[in-house]
Amino acid sequence: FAVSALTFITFPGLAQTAKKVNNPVFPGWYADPEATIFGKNYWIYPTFSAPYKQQIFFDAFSSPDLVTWTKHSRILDSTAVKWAKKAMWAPAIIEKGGKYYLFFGANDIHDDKKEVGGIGVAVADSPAGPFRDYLGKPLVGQIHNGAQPIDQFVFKDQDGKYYLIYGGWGHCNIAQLNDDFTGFLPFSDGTTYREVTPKNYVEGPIMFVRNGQYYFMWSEGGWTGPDYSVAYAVSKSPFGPFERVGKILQQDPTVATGAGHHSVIQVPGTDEWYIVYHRRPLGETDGNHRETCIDRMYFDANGTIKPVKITVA
Ligand code: FUB
Repeated sequence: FAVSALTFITFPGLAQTAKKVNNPVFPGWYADPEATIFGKNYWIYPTFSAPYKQQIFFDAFSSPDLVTWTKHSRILDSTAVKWAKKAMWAPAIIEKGGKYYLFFGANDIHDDKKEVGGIGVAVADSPAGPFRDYLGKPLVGQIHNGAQPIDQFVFKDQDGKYYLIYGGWGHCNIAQLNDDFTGFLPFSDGTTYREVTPKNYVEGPIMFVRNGQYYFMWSEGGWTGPDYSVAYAVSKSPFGPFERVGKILQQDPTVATGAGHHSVIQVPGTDEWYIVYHRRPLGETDGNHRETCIDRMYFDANGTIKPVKITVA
């Protein structure tokens, strides 16, 4: 199947246009893109990819068609989050009850006894913000099961339960969020954080359901290197077990390196899927030079994800 940047796409329920995706989809150094759909628009919430001390805000981008993007500057910045001083990373967003909850990492904590930081939550009445700190402190401010409290994804299961799936340093936890996202509900065995780490996992987890199967995806390799990539596993349960199937997104020496930390979008009412990820231009040595790109993601008849062909305009 030919997949290229020349793929023409239509979006039922969204803009009924047919346009060409250009990569990178918007200018600037933006990483860890969280893509979602609110109303008639696609939204992307990325990390501002700069030195840690400059990572003190988030911009967001909206589009009716994945092609034309509007920038929403500083939808959240550290002046609204007293405990966040640097390294505001990898937002995840979900709407519930008409409010928009933006989960984010901040401060890059390394020792839970000495530093304040971890995964925070901000809230707004609109996807464009302005977001305000929701809890006044991190939602996850300590290290559980060896997982760095970053790179959270909020997964709404088919039964209406919400889970936080997160973790760096090669460990991934799942925890069930309570009703108002102020904390967690313990599992029946009394634990709150259940480790679901698959083989080769590094960071950047996401989850979605297709045809009754739970797809768990993550990033592998070092985020500054050319081999950063995305792999996945499938299970009948959000708790796994997750057996690694293999890589589906990685560098292409003719296009870009370091392709990873992604999210996925399903065009509503269709089986059209897109992978939204960051990558580094060929020859670039600055680890922070990461750009947000979009390519088609296809499944075969067995539900296996086919390797993604990364494209340019
Ligand atoms: O952008 C900061 C960090 O780089 C993210 O938290 C990781 O997933 C990696 O992409």
